[in-house]
Amino acid sequence: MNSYISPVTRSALTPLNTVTHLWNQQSPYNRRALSIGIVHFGPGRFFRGHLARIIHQYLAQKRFQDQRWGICGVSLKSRRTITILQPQNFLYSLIERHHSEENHESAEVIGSINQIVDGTEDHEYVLNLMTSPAVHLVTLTVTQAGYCLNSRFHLDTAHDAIAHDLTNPATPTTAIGFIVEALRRRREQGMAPFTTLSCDNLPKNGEILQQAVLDYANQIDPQLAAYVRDYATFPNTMVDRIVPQEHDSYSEYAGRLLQVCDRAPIVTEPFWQFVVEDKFRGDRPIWEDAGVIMTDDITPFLYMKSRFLNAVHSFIACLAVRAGIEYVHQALRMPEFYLFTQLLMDDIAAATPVSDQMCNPYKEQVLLRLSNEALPDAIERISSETSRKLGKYIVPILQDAYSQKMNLKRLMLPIAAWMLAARESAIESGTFYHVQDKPDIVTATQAGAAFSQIVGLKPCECTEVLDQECYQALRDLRTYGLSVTLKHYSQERLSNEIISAA
Ligand code: CS2
Repeated sequence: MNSYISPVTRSALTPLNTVTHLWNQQSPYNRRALSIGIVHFGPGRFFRGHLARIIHQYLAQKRFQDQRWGICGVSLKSRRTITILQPQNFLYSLIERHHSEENHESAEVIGSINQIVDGTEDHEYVLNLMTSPAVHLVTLTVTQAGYCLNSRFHLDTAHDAIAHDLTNPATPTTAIGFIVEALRRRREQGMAPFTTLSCDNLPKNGEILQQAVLDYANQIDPQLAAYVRDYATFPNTMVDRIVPQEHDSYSEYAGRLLQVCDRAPIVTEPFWQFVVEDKFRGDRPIWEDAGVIMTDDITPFLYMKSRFLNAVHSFIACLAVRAGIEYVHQALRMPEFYLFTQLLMDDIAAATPVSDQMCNPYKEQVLLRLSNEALPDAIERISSETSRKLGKYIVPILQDAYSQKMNLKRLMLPIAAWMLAARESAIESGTFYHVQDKPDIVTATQAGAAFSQIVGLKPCECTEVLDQECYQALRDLRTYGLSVTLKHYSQERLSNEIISAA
C-alpha cells in the first residue's frame, strides 16, 4: 500500500494541524495495535530518516498481517529527542526532496516509533523490554563513538562509561552494557537471544559490534560470553540515505506539504538502501517486501557505499573546506570539481575489487545524489571528524591503489587541501577556518605532521609514498592554488612529475 499522504492546497490563513491530528485522519495502520518488537538505541535523525521509515513502510504494507514491529527508541546521551517528539506522540513528518526534471517532493507522517525513553533513567523498563519474548531485534545507530572502541576496534574497557557499566552491570549507561545485561537475563530465563543489528556506518559493523559485546561479556562472565558467541547473531548491514543536519526551513516544508506544525521533521533524499546479512536469530520482519536487500555476502555493497559515497563525500568535503564552499551540491556545480570527482571515482573503481558492471551505474547515481540542489547538505557535516573518516574510508582505497602501483596524485590532493586549511586555519581566500577534529589531530596537523601520522599509519614503504605524494600536492596547492591544481590533476594521463604552471 502506498502510504504517501498527498499534499493538499491550503490558503495561507488556514491554521496548521498537529502531526497527531493528521495521523488520526489518514493513518496507514493502527498504532495502538502495534506491539514493540524492536528496541533501538540512538533514535537520532539518521535513524528517523532510515530504519524507522523502512519499518513504517513495512507496517503500512502489511497492515493487519504483521503488526509486531513497533519500535521503542532508547536515548542514552540526551533527552532532546524525547522532549521534542513526546508532545507529538513520537510522530514526525518525513520529507523527500530531489531536484530533478519532476522536482520530486513528497511528505508523509511516520508512525513506527511507539515511544522513546531515556535509558539512563528508565534502565529497568528498557531491560524488561529487551527480555520480553516479543522483542526479536535490538538495533543501533549510536555512531562509532557509541561503541566505545579502541584503535583495534575492540572494546575499550578503560572507557569511563564502559568501566562504569562493568562495575554496575544492572544499571548500564552504554548500548553495549544494555545488550549484554539483557542477553544475560534472557540466558538466565532460558530464552533465545535477540538479533542485534548495527545500523551504523562502520566497516563490517556486525562483526565489530559482536566483538565489543563479547569483550564486555567476557569481563562479566566467560560462560556468558560463550553463550553469546554460540547463540546470538550480529548480522552485518549496509545503511545508506543522506540525511542532512537540521535546518530552520524544514518546519516550513512540513507546513506547506502536510499542513502540519512539526517540531521535528526529517528532510532527506528519495534514495535509500538497507542491505542486511541474512543470519537472524528468531523472527524478523519480511522487510524484503519493503525493499530491504537480504544477502549472504554484504562485501560488494560495503565496498560500493564506503568508497563511492562516503569516501567521495569526504574527498569533496576536504576540497570544499579549502575552497570555502558551504554545501556539497555547490561544489559539484563547479565544472572543475565535477570533473575531478568523476576522475576520482574512476581511480577508486580501478583500486576496488568490484566489477565495472556494478560500479558504473552506482557512480552515476552517487553523482546525481550529491548534486541534489533540493537537499543542501552542509560541508560542515561531512567534514566533521575528517581524520577519522580518512582512516575509515580513504586509507583502504589508498592502500589498494598503492599495491596496484596506481598513480596516487588525485587521491592525495583532497587530503592535502584539507591539511592545508587545517595548518593555516584558513580557507584559500585567507578567511579563518576552524577545523572540527580531535584536538590532538588539530595540534599535530598545525605542527606540520605528515599524512601518515595524522591517520596513525605505521611507517612502511607505502606510507612513505603516500607522504611524498601529499607533500607534492601541498606544494602544488601553495604554488598554483586549488582551482588550477584541480584542473592539472584532472588531466587524463597523470604522471608523477611536478606539474607546471598553467
Ligand atoms: C557522510 C555520511 O558523514 C559522512 O561522512 O558520508 O553521513 C553519509 O551521508 C551517509 O553515510 C549516507 O548514507
